[in-house]
Amino acid sequence: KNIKIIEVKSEIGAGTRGASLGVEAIKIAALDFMSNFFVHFPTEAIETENKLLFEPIESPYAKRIKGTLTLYERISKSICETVKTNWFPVVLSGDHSTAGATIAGLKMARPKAKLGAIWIDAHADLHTPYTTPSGNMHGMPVAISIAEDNLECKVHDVDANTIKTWDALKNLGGIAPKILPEDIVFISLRDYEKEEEHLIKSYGMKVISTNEVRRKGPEQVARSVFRYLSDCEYIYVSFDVDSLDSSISKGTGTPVTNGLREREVEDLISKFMQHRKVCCFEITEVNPTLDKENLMAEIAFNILQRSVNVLLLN
Ligand code: DIR
Ligand code: MN
Ligand code: MN
Ligand code: MN
Repeated sequence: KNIKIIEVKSEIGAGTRGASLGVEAIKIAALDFMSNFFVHFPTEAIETENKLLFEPIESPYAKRIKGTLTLYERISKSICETVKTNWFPVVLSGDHSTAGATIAGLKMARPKAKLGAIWIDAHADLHTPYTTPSGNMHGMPVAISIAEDNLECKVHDVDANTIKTWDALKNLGGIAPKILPEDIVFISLRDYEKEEEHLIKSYGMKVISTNEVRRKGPEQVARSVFRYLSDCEYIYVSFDVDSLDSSISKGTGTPVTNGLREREVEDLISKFMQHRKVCCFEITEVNPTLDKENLMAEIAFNILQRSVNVLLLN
């Protein structure tokens, strides 16, 4: 595969500051390992909206949502172009909010094809402005991709401007939804709110726990994931580093206990990368300002390097 790296050094969707430094931290990790990994691939950097961090927040239930829409337009266009010109995008992003734009770009490139997603994350990212406990957009990209409002579980009254921007996010590229709830697999999901649980239960969404990964091993898990997604033609893999256990994921905004070990994630993602349907891989939420000795970025780099090596062989 021809790999192109897409850098999204944005952190406007996170509640904790510092994730925009994650991409550079991963490159520093490469240098510390004396690896010339980044020399080998063309890189495209998406312009950010991080200046908004210095401005007052307009919509408390979807913070910096206008800037998020601007990013979605840029990122989806770039991903769409990358895929159409036969490159495999490896996306390195700051916070996870922009993963909905990655998905939008993949869908815009092939509007008729059925797209699936493997979401390796402690969180479901299924909130909407109507249900969010934090107002942080990184808790919403899965809801955006399935074009969900979750009004059944509504907790906030949302202002008209925010709703307009939210609807534009869901409908980006004139396609909604981008992906069906049944075509998403959550891995190591363990920290979610009742509004998200309602969606997971009512759609019967597929969840594979940390324990199941540990018990069955990477090979069997990968086989069952691809069997489950067998009617999807393309599959996107999103790796939020907080899927790793909090004992090793201090360098991320929202660490959670009972997560995966480094080796487990690495083996599992390597298996995923062997599959011909996998069309894009994203690593997100590395925050070196919260870390010691750049550990999170080093782990992310190891996983990136091994994943890309597998992709190059396929
Ligand atoms: C929580 C935390 N569900 C929220 N979400 C995180 O604020 O929406 N997602 N950390 O990555
Ligand atoms: Mn996430
Ligand atoms: Mn997460
Ligand atoms: Mn299906």
